[in-house]
Amino acid sequence: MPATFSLGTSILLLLAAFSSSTIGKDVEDEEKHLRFPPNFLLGAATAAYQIEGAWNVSGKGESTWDRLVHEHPDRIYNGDTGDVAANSYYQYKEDVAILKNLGFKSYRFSVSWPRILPTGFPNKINAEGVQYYHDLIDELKANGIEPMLTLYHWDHPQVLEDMGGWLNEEMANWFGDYARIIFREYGSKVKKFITINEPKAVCKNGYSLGIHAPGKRLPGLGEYMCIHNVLKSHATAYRIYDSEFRSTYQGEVGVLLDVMAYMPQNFEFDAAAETSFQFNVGWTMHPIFSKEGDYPSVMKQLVGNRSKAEGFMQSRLPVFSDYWINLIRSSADFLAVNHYTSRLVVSGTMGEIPSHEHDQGVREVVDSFWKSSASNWLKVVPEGFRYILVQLARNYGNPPIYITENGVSDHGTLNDDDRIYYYREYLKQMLLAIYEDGVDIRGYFLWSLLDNFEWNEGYSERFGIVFVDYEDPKRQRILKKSASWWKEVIAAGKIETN
Ligand code: GBH
Repeated sequence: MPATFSLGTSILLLLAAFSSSTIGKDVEDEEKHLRFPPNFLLGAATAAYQIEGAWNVSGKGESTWDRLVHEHPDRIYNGDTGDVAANSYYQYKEDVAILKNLGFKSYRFSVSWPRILPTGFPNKINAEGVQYYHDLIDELKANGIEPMLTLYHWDHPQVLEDMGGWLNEEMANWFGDYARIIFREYGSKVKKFITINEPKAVCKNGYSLGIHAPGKRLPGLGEYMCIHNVLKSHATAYRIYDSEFRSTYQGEVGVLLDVMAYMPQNFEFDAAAETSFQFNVGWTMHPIFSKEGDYPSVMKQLVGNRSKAEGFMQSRLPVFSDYWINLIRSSADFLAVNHYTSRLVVSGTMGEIPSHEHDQGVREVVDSFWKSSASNWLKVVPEGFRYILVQLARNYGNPPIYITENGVSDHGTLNDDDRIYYYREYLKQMLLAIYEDGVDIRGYFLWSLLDNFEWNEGYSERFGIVFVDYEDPKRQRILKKSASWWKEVIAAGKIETN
């Protein structure tokens, strides 16, 4: 697939995105554009550290997030922790009952790596931890809900971090061992696996900006080393499934990316937006989904040149051997996409020197007309959803896509009309991408089923369609207005516009 993006295609994309937000209202509200395709999978998503609690019981080992919240309460809103969270380790049956009541066909959850491997290694497999996910999966299946399992959603064993974590290339072998155990245990029941949630967020927030666990501030180097090892680890797990489990279990293993839409503020900034796309999306997409594999050429060029100018003897962007280029290329049965928001790209620079932000040589801005949410990074830009979906499809040969997270935050209310607005408008854009642009989207998971531990923001930013009372030791769950809206949408098989 082309690494460069022609001006013509880009203009078409822009027109597509803009027409749907302005003059295309009629098309958008037509009945046939509001219906989900047959067999479209509608689900809800969560992640282990954000909901489970039970951080130090039943044989679980310490994770990087346990360490961060306990050692640096100052870095988390209100000193909140995931020690108890929504208590889903004990209350998972209630969660499944809610999914069932609302009509969801699938549930995306993640497994806590140190709950399975408390020492970080397969010398000790924690039977209680293994059993917990069997119980959860069995409960889901008994209620007709298909499990989608994420192996890693940001909480790796602290002991592995003590040995370098995602900066150590051995991580590929450690993650491979863990993946083998997961596939062996759950492969007969789970048919859709996702390896690593949001490589870019893991590597930028954890190893460059240092805000997420493990809190390492290594801008310009850490994020590149981390992505390098994340890609190797993903591919190692994928090849293990391929060679040891696929023929028996006939399931699928996908890779998950967090993507914003990077739209040129106007035609003048087309090239800038293309560079932004390659640095933020191509960084992990190109090695896996392009025909030639490896990082996008514009990244190799720009990071190489800047590194030289800065006095480094080698590029800060690590180099893959042919062995790894081949192992990583085509290592996904589907593409999982987390999408929340968009940016406008203009010329200029941003970020410190050196850093991944700065290396791009562009600047990201937001439109002052975009509606806000409770999260400062999250502006409501429905047309950006269609824009990025079309861009992914056109650049990488229209792979099967599952939307694995999409949603919006508020500060906590049961009458969450803003959330309903967000879902309705974003879903409309997704359906236009399916019907008008031919993007191969197979399912959609909202974020999130429950209000949960929102990382550095603690419990102050709420993404749930179900309210969780964090003052209550029983962590009572109360359906929000958006949950009722979803129930109607799923039952009707189409978006309700009133
Ligand atoms: C997802 O990440 C996570 O998978 C999920 O666990 C989380 O609860 C959910 O979003 C809601 O946040 O401040 O400009 O540096 C979303 C992707 C990437 C969003 C990093 C916040 C920081 C942007 N995240 N980003 S900025």
